Amino acid sequence: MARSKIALIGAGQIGGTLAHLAGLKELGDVVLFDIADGIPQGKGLDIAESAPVDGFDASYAGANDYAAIEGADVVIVTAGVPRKPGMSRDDLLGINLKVMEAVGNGIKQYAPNAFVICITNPLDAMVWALQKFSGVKPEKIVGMAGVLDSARFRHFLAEEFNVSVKDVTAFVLGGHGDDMVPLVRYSTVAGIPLPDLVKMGWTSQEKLDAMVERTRKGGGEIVNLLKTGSAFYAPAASAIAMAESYLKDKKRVLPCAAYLTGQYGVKDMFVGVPIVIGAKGVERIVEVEFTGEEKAMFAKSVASVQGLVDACKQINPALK
Ligand code: A3D
Repeated sequence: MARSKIALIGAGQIGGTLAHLAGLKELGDVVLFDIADGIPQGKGLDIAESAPVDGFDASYAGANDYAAIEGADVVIVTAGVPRKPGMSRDDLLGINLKVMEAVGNGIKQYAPNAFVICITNPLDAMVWALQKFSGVKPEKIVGMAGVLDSARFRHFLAEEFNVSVKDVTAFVLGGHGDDMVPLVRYSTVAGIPLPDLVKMGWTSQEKLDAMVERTRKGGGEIVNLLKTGSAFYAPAASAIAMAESYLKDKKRVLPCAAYLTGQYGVKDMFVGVPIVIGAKGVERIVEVEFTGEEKAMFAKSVASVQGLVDACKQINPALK
């Protein structure tokens, strides 16, 4: 069986890390695309030269021409600009919307049947615009955010409880903004929901609330530390988990920004919800029951995404 082809649009911090992880996990051959001349070529060659040391087989190519992504099975998009300290994700909208138009045209021409994962911020609006520009079927395009946000929550919880991250599951829904919705009721340690762990004295409600808040601001915490850009190791690992589930038909249940057609009362928008990713792309959208409070938090988050989508339509009236 021929190896899968993975195209990475954007060869910056996340793009380079994606390329390395895809090789280490032997997910397929990698093409790095960027507008910057030499960066995708240099990173591709550098990683290819690490392959003999780590013992993986994958070919690497760098390109500044979209023709190189032709026939890709998976396309992961990180093209655009990241946040600097003091910026919100939404500040990136105008610049990155233009980038999505160029990327969408490239995908439409050369890889219209790929499974597309968007990472560029502001995530929920950019994946919406990318779907419109590329014409990729809604079940073949998702945004990466929930896996990362959940991983951050899991890390904080595992540290607090002093248990393996493997036994901590977390459930974060909604848009990828400061009003994302970490659902404590559905987050567990080995199946024990967090509210029960509070009752059992493993942690206090105050500490749990603080971890929820830290999760919401998790991206900003890293931006403030790095000062020159935003997180890239955990975002790349998260997108690779999504790509792997598609390529290996693993049917993992992952929180992703998916196109909703009425689920959760939302239409024609990408919002973070649990989905099953398999060989057909988004194979199922999981609808859970919310309490009144959760419903209100989700509605607030959806309203923020709607605001960003409306802003995209204003900037580019061709987007309907
Ligand atoms: P960075 O290291 O700057 O890489 C971005 C790359 O995109 C650079 O190499 C640019 O040259 C390239 N680029 C710019 N314009 C184009 C274009 N038109 N076509 C092709 N390539 C282009 O950024 P990064 O890798 O750290 O982050 C990339 C994006 O991911 C940013 O928008 C971040 O805000 C976003 N991000 C999202 C999350 C989520 O959880 C959703 C997390 C972290 C970062």
